[in-house]
Amino acid sequence: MDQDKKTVLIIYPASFKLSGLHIGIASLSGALKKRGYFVKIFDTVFYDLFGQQEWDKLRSDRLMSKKIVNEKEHWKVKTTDMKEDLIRILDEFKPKIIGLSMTEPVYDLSLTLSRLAKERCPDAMIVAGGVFPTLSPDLVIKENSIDVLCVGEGELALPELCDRVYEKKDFFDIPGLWVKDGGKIYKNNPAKLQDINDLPHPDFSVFDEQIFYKAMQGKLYKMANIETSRGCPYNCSYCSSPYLKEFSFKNEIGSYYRNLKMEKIIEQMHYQIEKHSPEFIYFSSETFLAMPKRDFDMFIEEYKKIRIPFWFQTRFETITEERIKALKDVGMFWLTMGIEHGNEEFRKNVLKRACPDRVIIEGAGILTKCGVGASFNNMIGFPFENRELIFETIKLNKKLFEISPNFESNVFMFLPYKGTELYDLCRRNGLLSAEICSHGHSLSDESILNFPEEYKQELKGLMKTFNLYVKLPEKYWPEIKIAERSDEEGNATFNRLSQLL
Ligand code: B12
Ligand code: SF4
Repeated sequence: MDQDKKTVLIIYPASFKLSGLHIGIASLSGALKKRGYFVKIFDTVFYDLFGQQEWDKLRSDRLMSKKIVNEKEHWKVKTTDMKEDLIRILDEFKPKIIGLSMTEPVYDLSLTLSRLAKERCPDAMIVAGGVFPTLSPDLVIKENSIDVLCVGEGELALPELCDRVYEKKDFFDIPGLWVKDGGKIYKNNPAKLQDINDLPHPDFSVFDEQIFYKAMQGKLYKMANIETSRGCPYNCSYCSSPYLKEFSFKNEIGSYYRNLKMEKIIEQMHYQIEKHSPEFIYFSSETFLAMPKRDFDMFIEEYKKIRIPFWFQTRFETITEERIKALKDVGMFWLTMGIEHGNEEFRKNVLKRACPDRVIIEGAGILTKCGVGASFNNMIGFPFENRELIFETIKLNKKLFEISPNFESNVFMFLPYKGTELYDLCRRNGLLSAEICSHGHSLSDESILNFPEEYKQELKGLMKTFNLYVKLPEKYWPEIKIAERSDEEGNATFNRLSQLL
């Protein structure tokens, strides 16, 4: 460590074993290092806190993915105390600026860490940023341990704040920041969005090597994360992306949905490969294939030289046989797509995903023809949903599984994030008492909505057995209904039926 350099500590509160590189933090680190700062990260990924459930174990328990075979080679659960470790880092690095990157489900954990940091370093400035403070600044600013909020992107605001603090200059007027001064809060206008092509490469070197490892088909691989776009052209009612888009539009700071130029993506691929020697690449984009033909063709040409297995997320609407075939030929291993609901009308009217069943089925056919495996994301526990509607989701996934056994169906419990259209709907209809889901977990089988207790139990059972219904022939359905129960007979039936898969 270079003690002479000015240090910025960034805290990344995250769920147990939910690995994967955080592009936001890496991008902030890249911007800070360019201005001469030393960046230290404190993450919570490998602390088994409060008996948290493990992400990948929950996935395999729900028959969503295979058990990881090489976990011990790459992941070590921390046996030390998280709070003591943070205190040690605070004492060693004595940062003047401490950043926290927050999402809604880890807000409680974020507050624990922020309060601890404030208590130990009362003179340090605590800056909270990330999707959650951007969506809920009025709530987060009330927290005493937080001095500054970054509302929106931070690559300009954070280095500017650090410069002013270290140069002992006034810092109350920085665009994008809400700054406390005694009882007063300076709420500056949001910063203009930057051209993401002009940003330095995300700096992943600040992360612990363990976080690079992510599971793919039951095995951990060292995975690079290449950002190809920010934001998304669609407007799903349960997602935070539309709010971020609207926030930028209303504040006239530019378009939130931005694609990186293919030249920049190519440069980044080579840079990250050279630096980190990944075994796998994840292209981080909410809809990877929403790219123009020129870019796609350039990508394929370049990737012929790389050929490291890769995966990405996209929408069914963007699948064409020509593209999938070309991608498969250069190393595409997997892709993930959202179905989210099996009833076309519900999907369109409640979730605002106007993708017809026909497009989903045709897309699955193309993947099968090209020999590509895929995971489909689904949710249950929506407002105004019921058992019959959930079964439509099961049946659509079943249809896809019948097209190819090389498909996986993920199921998550719906969580209403603040700032989304469905959050407002839940609040208006008395379905949500808490203002936020500050310790929600989308793999949890407990719905946080105010449903009758009996229905909550039913949802629990359907989360557990979703994949049995999808993957076993319909003649097993009466037995699977027994497996939905959490009593002895239910669990024994679940275990027996799981063996058949
Ligand atoms: C890639 C991704 C992941 C990755 C990486 C984690 C991460 N947080 O980036 C993985 C797979 C690990 C992941 C995990 C989870 N994710 Co996620 N993820 C995304 C996704 C698709 C893209 C994020 C991204 O790369 N954005 C681009 C970067 C550049 O932006 P950014 O991260 O927001 O960072 C910028 C600013 O926010 C700000 N900023 C961020 N942190 C800080 C800190 C400081 C100090 C400052 C000054 C500024 C600042 O500056 C950054 C640079 O401009 C988003 C969707 C989205 N639109 O955000 C969901 C999203 C962030 N995830 C979400 C959720 C819920 C989760 C999980 C809880 C999973 C779950 N469902 O249980 C976990 C929580 C992990 C965590 N603690 O952050 C939600 C959050 C909802 C909310 N309102 O809080 C989102 C918005 C998707 C959604 N459902 O709408 N995720
Ligand atoms: S397509 Fe994905 S990222 Fe885009 S709005 Fe819908 S859920 Fe959000």
